[in-house]
Amino acid sequence: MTGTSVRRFVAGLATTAIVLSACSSSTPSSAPASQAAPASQAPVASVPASVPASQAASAPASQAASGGVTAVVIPKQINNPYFDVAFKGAQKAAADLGGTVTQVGPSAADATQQVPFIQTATTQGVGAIIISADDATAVAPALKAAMQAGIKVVGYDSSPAVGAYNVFVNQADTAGIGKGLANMACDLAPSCTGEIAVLSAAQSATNQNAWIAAMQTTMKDAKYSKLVWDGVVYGNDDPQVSTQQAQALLQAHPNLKVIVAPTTVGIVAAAQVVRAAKKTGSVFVTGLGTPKGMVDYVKGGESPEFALWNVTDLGYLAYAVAAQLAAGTIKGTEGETFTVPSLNNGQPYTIGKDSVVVLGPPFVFNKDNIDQYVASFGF
Ligand code: RAM
Repeated sequence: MTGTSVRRFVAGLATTAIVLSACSSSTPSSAPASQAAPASQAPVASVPASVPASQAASAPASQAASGGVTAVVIPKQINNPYFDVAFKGAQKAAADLGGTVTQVGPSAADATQQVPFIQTATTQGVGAIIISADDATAVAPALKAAMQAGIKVVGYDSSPAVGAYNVFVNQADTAGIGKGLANMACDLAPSCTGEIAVLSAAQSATNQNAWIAAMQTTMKDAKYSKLVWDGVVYGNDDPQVSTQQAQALLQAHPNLKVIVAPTTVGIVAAAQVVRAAKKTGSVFVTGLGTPKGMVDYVKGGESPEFALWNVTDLGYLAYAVAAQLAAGTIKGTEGETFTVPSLNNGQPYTIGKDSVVVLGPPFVFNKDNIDQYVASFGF
């Protein structure tokens, strides 16, 4: 990862980011200075200039809910470490706010299997359902029924259909992630030239599909004209299927230069496959992964750069939003603002179009910073 490319990733985010900062107070204060505010991330470490300076001080932001809520978290699947990290964040928020949270869900990333969990939570009369949707529309009727029963629904990570949630907590700006993925592929392909392929999660995943679409939009720019799109394959966030799909990519495309895996499961599988196939240095892997899962492949050269957000903070914010909805301090209406004291440097979040709140820009990891992120994030 070059400093320039980090800046390009961030610049892509900055042009479309809503109001948020990359820094949250949950980043340990003991983090090395170079990690806490790497120069390349400085542009996203403060409230963008487009936000009036007066807003932070004068916005009628509701304060954090005085109490918690009884919430159920339904991830895409329960055996994906990414969601365990997010759940830890939700647990911390529940402890801080005085509520409770449990996590239930299918063992495969399959929306039809999420529906019974939504229905059970509805029957139980929980205060809130916090869900990462395997398929936006498949879960919508059950979520709407929950909302009609008075349950607050918060989407996080992968959005249910608009109208089937009160607030969706997006981990980062979608267009910015797409642009970042395109830029990392461009960085890693020699002279931004050659074949690239995407190893995604489930074919129905709202988040991955939106990021891939945004990536393709970015790649219409002349700068990417020498990148050849070999298509998208789906590993279902299953390590074995992802491995098979990565192997199939190498076989089908002998001249492949970059595998872009916007999934924490897929990116590890792809890096392992590249190493096992002795393609290190000729095929590169990038996308979205956890620092801990990818540190070996960053140092080994299979994946010189990739990105992710603070997943703990994502879970924390999702629970905090659920608590505020339950307390009635927010309704999920566009333009509402609220604060979560331990996130976003205490600055307000603003609910945007389609009731979406954005956590903040992601971080880009490379050999120079990954050890610091592993230490500070702990995932
Ligand atoms: C996987 C899941 C999740 C996604 C991350 C990047 O763990 O598909 O939805 O946000 O990757």
